[in-house]
Amino acid sequence: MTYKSITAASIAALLLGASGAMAETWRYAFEEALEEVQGKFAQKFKEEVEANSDHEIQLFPFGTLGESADIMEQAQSGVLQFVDQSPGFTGALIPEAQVFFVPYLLPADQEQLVEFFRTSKTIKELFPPLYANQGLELLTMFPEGEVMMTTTEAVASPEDLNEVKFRVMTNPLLVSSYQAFGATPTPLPWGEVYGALQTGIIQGQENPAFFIESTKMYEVTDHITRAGHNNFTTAVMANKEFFDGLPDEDKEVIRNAIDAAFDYIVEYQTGLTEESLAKIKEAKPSMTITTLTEEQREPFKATAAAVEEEFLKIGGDQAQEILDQMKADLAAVAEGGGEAAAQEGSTAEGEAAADEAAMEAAGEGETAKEGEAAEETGN
Ligand code: 6CS
Repeated sequence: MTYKSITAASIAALLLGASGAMAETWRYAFEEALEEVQGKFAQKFKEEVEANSDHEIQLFPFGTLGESADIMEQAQSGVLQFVDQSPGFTGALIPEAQVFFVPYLLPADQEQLVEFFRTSKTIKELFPPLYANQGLELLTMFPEGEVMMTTTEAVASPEDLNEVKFRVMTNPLLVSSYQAFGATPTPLPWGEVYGALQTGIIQGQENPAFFIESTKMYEVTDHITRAGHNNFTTAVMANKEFFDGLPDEDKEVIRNAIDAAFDYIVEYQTGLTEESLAKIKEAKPSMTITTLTEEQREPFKATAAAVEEEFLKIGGDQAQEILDQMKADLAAVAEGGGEAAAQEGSTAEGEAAADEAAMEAAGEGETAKEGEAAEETGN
């Protein structure tokens, strides 16, 4: 150690002694824009951390530091302190995280879904050591909305996906899942999707309604299909070495900020799907939005068992344990939330009613009729 560095270290120690933890700037990157769901979560997290400590959070939305894979690398190396990466991109790193791509595993009922994310032993106990092995402290996982397909041709059955090059996140189980749906899955990073649809390299992709709207996916596709097969899950992590090195008071500030941001993001998403569908309809009245009936969903649902089998093969050493625990967690919330779910009627009926409400909100009359026609013909 040189005289200079000893002096700097001593001054730092003195400052630390005088005022507790030193004010630091922490970098947090995510896969979406500032005003999209991950961005809203990050903004709330920043607000809470800054209100309850001397630390500052610097936010890096999608595109500022590269693709999802890039920000994960930066978080693992410690360049970033926080990162939001969806399991859709974490499959190669943590094969068990692919469990979120077994179709029809997560509940469609929003209350049950949120309760699952709040209480799941899989998320709170089984996943953290797996993330820790990759140098990451798993802080939370949260849902971002029902996943919908957008395609250039209408989809009412797996046959309609035949020969359709369908973009999926770079996740082997998601590839298997769309293979089972009858499509030709094409894994791509997010930044390439709009252009690939525009040039016809692919003819479909899936995402929640808010993202289809904000990223203008409707400009390069013509049909939205609600098969009810999944909800988009994401995960927020810290670099583990950084997190482990923090004083307890900072860890608590971070955990409290994560809890506050979780509550906020659940609330923020109330009505978001319907509002987003209405905006899409308004921007492009010819866009069809079709909720598949329970009967139409049957062949899609029938693929779940095979995808589950595939997960057990490629989902890592703890695949079986993760799947079993996840099912136990889901059964527990289903028991607790049975009443609310029963009151909502069948999933497809509830979603179709929401589509209709969206049409009406967007422009009534003709628009609503188009929606109904699509509903009837499944186109
Ligand atoms: O499809 C994707 O790649 C993106 N979708 C969402 C909703 N968030 C981030 C992710 O990159």
